Amino acid sequence: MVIGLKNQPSKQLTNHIEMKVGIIMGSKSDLPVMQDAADICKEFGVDFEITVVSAHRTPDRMFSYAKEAASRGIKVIIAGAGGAAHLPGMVASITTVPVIGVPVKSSNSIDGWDSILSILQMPNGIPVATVALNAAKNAGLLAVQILSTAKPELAEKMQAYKDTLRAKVEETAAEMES
Ligand code: C2R
Repeated sequence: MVIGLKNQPSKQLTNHIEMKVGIIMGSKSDLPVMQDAADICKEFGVDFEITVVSAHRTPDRMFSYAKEAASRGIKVIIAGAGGAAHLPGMVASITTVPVIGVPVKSSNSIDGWDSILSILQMPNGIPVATVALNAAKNAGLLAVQILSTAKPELAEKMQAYKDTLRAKVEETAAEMES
């Protein structure tokens, strides 16, 4: 099954790391937030696909996506949604692929807490790894870290990323202290 925005084939990057991240969102209006997850996959050279799947508006599509994700080589799903954000939890209920949930502060969110709690407060047995509001970047990083447990070269890239973060802070601290 090929899933893509506007029935076009999914946007994919083919490069040296063959394990795929599936990035889905409840609406195209979530894309400005969810793009950060795609950017992290690009930065780390991880294959990904990105598309719209809604548990509410396209329940059959959501079911097919979740059911077929593992057999299509998807190792981690990043699912973003806003308001009554049932998509991540529903996908997690269908697949054994780990799901990272991104609460989106959307046009129909009251204040963002609705999105957060809809994704965070899952019942025992169906975990969704929930990141902060609009934190698709962290979702991307977490997905890369999950993949890196089976890919030493990816773990090395992640270590280099963290080293860069540390160096920046140390540089700033040194400037402030001088
Ligand atoms: P529109 O902008 O399309 O009206 O969507 C989307 O994630 C979006 O943030 C408004 C918001 O509705 C959310 N939505 C969900 C689901 N489907 C769409 N939370 C779902 O299945 O959980």
